[in-house]
Amino acid sequence: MELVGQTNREVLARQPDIARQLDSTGEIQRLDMERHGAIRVGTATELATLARLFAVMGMQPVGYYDLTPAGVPVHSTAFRAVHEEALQISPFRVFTSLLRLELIEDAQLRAFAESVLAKRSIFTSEALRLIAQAENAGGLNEREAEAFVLQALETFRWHHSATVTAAQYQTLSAQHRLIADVVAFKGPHINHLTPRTLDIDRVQEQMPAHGITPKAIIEGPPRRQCPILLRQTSFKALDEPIAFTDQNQTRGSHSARFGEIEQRGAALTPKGRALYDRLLNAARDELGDFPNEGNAARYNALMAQHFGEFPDSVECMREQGLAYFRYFATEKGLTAGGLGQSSLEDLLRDGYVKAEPLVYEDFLPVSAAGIFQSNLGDAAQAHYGEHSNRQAFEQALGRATIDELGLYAATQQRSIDECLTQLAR
Ligand code: OOG
Ligand code: NI
Repeated sequence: MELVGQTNREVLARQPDIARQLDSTGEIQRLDMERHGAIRVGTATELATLARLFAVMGMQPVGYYDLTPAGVPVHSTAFRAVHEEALQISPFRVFTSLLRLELIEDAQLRAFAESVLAKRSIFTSEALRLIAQAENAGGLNEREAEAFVLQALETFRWHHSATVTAAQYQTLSAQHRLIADVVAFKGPHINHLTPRTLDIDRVQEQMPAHGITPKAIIEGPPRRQCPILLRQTSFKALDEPIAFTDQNQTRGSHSARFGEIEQRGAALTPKGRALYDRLLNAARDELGDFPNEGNAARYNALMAQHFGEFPDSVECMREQGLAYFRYFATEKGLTAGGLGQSSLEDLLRDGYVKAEPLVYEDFLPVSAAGIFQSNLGDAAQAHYGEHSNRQAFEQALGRATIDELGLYAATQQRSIDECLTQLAR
């Protein structure tokens, strides 16, 4: 947190353009409080109840991420606010994964995991009561809201004791460490809480000096003049003492909680995203392996080489329809007024309107898999025959996930409508 805070202060002092841009989009006000966390749950009921819990705070499931192609037996969504004004007040996201027990081939182990999960309740009864109260009354009053937060915290708490014996933990863990992490505990502990930096390369480079060993590569796009999507780095999970049910002291250990840092850039349109995916895949195909310590330098070189094809200026990305933007009426435009007949392009050209990239609020499946992997170790490399199953996920969730591209397009359109209305006056 100190390193991120210090890096951000340096960037803002050194690069007034970035400070100005963040100021005009309002991001400067949320930068220091912005976080994303992550949790993993084991059953459809747990996921569906979480959706109701997050809905009390105006957080909706956005996006569907399938991590099985990368050997992680989960699929996920992210709960977050969906309107730009709500995001300004509550810039929080929770990456939420559902374990896919159906991918465990050992029928006996699967049945055991299911029976352990069936016995737990990850919500306090008071939390459940307040969720129902919010649903019935269309919200909570201040006293109820305070009680709700305290109750909800219980769901995400770390527990020093497991719900299984040491031997059962070993069996679950041998199948996949993620399975042990979800099944062997009382609830879905928050496993990381990520701050947002304005210069992730600087943070990555400074981490060793602060006694932290970062993962070998930064996930996401390479460094650019004009940041796009999401770049992330993380560092190894802590080994934390755990008591298993057949031990009266904390003699075992479990590692789940880790550190992660991210940098956010422009949200891409379907066209921009297709280009990103193509270049990322090309670089990874050429690397021929998961990026790791040994091939990190080559990976970075391949990424830089392939992404040379991705236009790296705000103007080019806008003209080619690669990113979403927010449009603002300028002082000049507001002073002139009476511009109701002009097109957006004319207004931009004449300096009556300016465009700022719309920040990406979501996640990237390949990056998320890389973050999972870096915390699970090599033993976690598995291959699953069965793939993407959004329908099963949404059935478990009890509702559809929201398409993030629709949200960005709507925010962009609202900003256009608003600035045209202002300039017409
Ligand atoms: C989530 C890993 C993914 C991200 O930011 O993409 C992630 C987990 O480990 O539960 O944190
Ligand atoms: Ni994360």
